[in-house]
Amino acid sequence: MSAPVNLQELVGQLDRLEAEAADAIAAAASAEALEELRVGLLGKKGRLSGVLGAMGKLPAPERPLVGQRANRLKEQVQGLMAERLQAVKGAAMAKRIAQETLDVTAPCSFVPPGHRHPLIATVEEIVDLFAGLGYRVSEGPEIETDYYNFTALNIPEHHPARDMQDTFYLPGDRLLRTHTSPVQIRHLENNPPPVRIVAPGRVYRRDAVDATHSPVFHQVEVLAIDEGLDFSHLRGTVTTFLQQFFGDLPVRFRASYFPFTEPSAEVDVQWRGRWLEVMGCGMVDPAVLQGLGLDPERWSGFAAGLGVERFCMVRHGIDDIRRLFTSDLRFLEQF
Ligand code: 2NL
Repeated sequence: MSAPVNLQELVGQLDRLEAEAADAIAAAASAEALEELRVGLLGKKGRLSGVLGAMGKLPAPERPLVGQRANRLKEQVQGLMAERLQAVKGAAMAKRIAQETLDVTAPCSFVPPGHRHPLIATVEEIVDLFAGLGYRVSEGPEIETDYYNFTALNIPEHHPARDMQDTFYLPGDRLLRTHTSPVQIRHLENNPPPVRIVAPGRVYRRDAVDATHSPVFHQVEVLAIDEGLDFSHLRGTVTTFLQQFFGDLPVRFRASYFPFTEPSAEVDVQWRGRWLEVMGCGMVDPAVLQGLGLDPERWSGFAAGLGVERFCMVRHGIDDIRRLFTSDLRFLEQF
């Protein structure tokens, strides 16, 4: 037989339980400890249920009083638990953050040895040689207009260089540049002569891929505009550059034709006993100067252009241009 119950005693038990719960919750150090407390206090077999079990033995009119007191206890305990859970979680997070600080300056365990791509190394070497001769680097967009790529360079409407076969056309009078000459036209529009610039960059032609052709390739062009420049300056500049790049080899100029230069020349280097054609050049055509608002009676200049892939292939004895674009590490690691 259980002891007789009365209202006073049950309410007293609930008061003590609430005070005890408040202390236990305040002392709980983790979310797990709090959950354990919750089950022990409010769970089906918890202490609150224990007290309420005795409620049935009270006279019916007194039961609601105990019920109300029990509900208040439950709400009070749940509120304290929610608050404590927040505090405990916050403390755990603060501890984790303090412990897991990353040392972003620590060296990683493996740094793969890397180096520049041979093609980019070649562009940089060529640009450096012209920088040494007093040229400034100038760059421009790869998507150009018909005007900058052709018209401003004295390439008339029906010139074969404009053929759909030779160029990638985009919607709205735009195209992928076929040379870096437009960079130099843009530079001249914004900078009065004297000018000495070197224009490296990626260019596009509508060519089928084979051992010596790629629809995407790289060019370096140079341009000098000043008073009193003549072919001897062109010849001296190009010869100096080629002998610095290839070594002290014989260089020869052959008459040629470009729409934007007059006279024009093709330049050969005697490399391992054979004459190799490596670049083109000429005196800037007076029509190009006039189109830019420069008086050809006062200003003259020379220009030259070269294909970087060819320079790179000759220098390293590479037999197929595709090697430069297929990212095969067995090939690239040789440089
Ligand atoms: C070649 C030949 C050449 C030029 C490029 C040029 C630029 C301006 C005015 C006049 Cl803004 N000329 N550039 C001149 C002669 C030859 O390139 O074989 N390139 C791969």
